[in-house]
Amino acid sequence: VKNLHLLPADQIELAKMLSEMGQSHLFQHWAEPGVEDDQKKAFFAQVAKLNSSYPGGLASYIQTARELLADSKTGKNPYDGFTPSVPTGEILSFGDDNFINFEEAGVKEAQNAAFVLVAGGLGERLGYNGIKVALPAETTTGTCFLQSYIESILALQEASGMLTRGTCQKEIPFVIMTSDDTHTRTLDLLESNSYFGMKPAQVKLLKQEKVACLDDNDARLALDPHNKYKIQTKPHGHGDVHSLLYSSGLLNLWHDAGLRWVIFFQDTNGLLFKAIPASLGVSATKQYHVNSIAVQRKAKEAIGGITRLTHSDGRSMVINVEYNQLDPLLRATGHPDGDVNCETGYSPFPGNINQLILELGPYIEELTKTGGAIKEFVNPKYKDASKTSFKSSTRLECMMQDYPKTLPPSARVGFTVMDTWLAYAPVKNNSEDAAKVPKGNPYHSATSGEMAIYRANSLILKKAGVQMEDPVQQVFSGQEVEVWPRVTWKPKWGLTFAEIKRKISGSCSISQRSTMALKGHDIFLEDLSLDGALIINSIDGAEVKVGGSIQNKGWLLESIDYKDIAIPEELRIRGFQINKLEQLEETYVEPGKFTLKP
Ligand code: UGB
Repeated sequence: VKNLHLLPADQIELAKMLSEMGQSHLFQHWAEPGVEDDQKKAFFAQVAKLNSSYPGGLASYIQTARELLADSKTGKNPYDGFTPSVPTGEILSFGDDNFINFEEAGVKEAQNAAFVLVAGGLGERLGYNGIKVALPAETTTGTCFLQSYIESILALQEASGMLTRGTCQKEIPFVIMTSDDTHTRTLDLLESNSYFGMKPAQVKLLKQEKVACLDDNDARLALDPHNKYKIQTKPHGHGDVHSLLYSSGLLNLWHDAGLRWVIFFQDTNGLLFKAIPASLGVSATKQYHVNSIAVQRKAKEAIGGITRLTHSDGRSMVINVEYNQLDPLLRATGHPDGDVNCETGYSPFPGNINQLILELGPYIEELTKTGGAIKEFVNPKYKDASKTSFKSSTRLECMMQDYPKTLPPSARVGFTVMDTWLAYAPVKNNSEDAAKVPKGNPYHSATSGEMAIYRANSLILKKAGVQMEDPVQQVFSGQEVEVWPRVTWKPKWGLTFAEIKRKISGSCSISQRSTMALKGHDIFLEDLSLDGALIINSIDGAEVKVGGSIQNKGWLLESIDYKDIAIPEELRIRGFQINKLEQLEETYVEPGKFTLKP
């Protein structure tokens, strides 16, 4: 580094570290001392930030990068020496006694939980211009993902408080991990909607930083193509959530407040909270340190499998193995057919949906050792087979589900398998890509995500005794989906199956073309026959009994062109919009008992 002695002391340290780590090229194009000093200062400010936001600092980042790049070059298999086997976990069937018991145990425990949403990703595959949590989960009520998550947490908070100590409620903490790509817009969304009813102090935003890009196998840091005083950076992945939580100090605060669980989830799964009570019940009952919420998975389906890996040297872990690695690993270890369905018709390796429940005590213990660092990986795109240079700069990445990789074998790592229709319908793919998904595989689009909510709600009502007319098949933006009655409810109306069953009595039926939105706590369906649209809004304390035959023109789904830019993007990406022809809508703003019977 030219004229090192002219730099302030803290910068000298950073400059020395960089040159010792083989990064002198970063200074090669610098102007003479006295010229462009502000930019040089900004450079060191960036280096200082990159250094402090990575567990172990930049030197450790560069060192790890060299090792991982060398492994990648020689094509080393990270699973060499490991034998896969099926781990133990709980397989639940929606609505049976076992499920109901776990739900009750989970609701009791919910007040001892904190929720963490990872929402730093831009969702490039979806191609939506806004942040994903602002997208409506469904367009019948227009409730966005963030609102539905917050209302679900508040509903859990209330139900949990009621079950265990009458009316007094403990506030459930809610953390959102953001990034430079999503932070401001997430905060704006919360502020402009009064935090969707949550107390602002209950919500904490933790922003993840990007990591330095790498230009070659020696892990030389890449300069920004437009600014020679700036290191190019890219996202490090959702695994950052662990080190951020650790360094925020929140974990110890939670521990001191008597909390026991941390529940991690992703940005666009409109079904997730239907799986939370029972899964938390499993964590509490089985005393799992790590519980992965999973779904049944067909053998070879393109979703990671939860697997026990045992190494010849005695190491063992339960971890998500990506589908393209699981099948070859099985073949290489004495299973000539690879990943195959068992007698249940599904692969014995459950599908990872990346929603995790960690027990707080053991979690803090582990992070105290690791600082929250997660085993990373690197995925360079090489120019040619010699693997000596990259097409574009790369970086290390990490995933939150890799947390168990450093745990001792004594750790209790399990899973909870749920029906896919109940638990998993993310919105990740744009219309065009979704339409190309091979038949039978999930689209994971805004279209399928919304339809999955209606389907799950309809199937739940059916199980609760409501006669639901069969769905019809319709094609929107080239995707064939099952269209069930458009049934939605506020989380507080039906948090658990037992609660939903309590609110339904007599002989109820809902036709396929119907829409029903229940926006209140105490709405009871009694001998209701619905053929049209019914919307009920009610405050807490208003008890509304709905019955009789309700018939009107209802709300129709109309196809729209996903390329028609005259239509708002939130709707366009679904390939349909709702034509609200006629509905019965009632609003109850006073406490008391009411009957709605046309
Ligand atoms: N995210 C961040 O918060 N920060 C980041 O740097 C990156 C992402 P994607 P991905 O559900 O089927 C995951 O892009 O990473 C957030 C699992 O790794 O939607 O391709 C982001 O905002 C995979 O094993 O998914 O795949 C979002 O909320 C599988 O389970 C979340 O992280 C897959 O999800 C996931 O980001 C899945």
